[in-house]
Amino acid sequence: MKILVTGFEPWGEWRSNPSGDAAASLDGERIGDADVVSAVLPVIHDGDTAITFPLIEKHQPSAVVSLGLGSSPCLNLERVAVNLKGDDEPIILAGPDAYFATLPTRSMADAIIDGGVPARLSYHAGTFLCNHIMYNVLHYLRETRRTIPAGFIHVPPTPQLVVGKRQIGPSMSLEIIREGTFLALENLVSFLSSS
Ligand code: PCA
Repeated sequence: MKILVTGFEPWGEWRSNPSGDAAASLDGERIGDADVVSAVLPVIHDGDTAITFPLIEKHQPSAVVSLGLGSSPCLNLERVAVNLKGDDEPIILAGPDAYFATLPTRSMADAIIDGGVPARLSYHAGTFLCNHIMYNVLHYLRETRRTIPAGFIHVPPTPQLVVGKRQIGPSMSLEIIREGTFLALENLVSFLSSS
């Protein structure tokens, strides 16, 4: 089986994006029975889906895990994607107000924590690209009648990013972000193998 993992490119004031770096570093990784296929997406509305949807068609993955940079102090397993682009524009006109993640988020969060990396469940992925890719993937999977699990993990900025912005705030090294993501995928693969 294959797992599709996506992250994002740097954008705005962020000179790097650990979500894209972690996704890229996991490309080709074998985790249990699964092969990871990864992609790094542009931070452009519909530029993200223009890459992701064809990859779903090409690889027919057994799950889709999207990653993005957030500002939380730990890995945030997002449980909800809302039909909002910015303040009041819908992502999909007449689409459902929200989708819940279909990944086993609670056991993935527990597995990350048990592996020594801070993580938690989160109930708001914002209204920018991270929410956009999560909502769109869940909608696309439903529209194409796929029942595979999908969802989103926000990762913290690296120490280099925080220092580069002359800010004080939470950070996590790329190595630990990658480890946390690996632990999450390992848990997901064992869930898929047993279901
Ligand atoms: N984080 C942004 C978009 C791209 C990224 O890595 C977000 O949280 O929406």
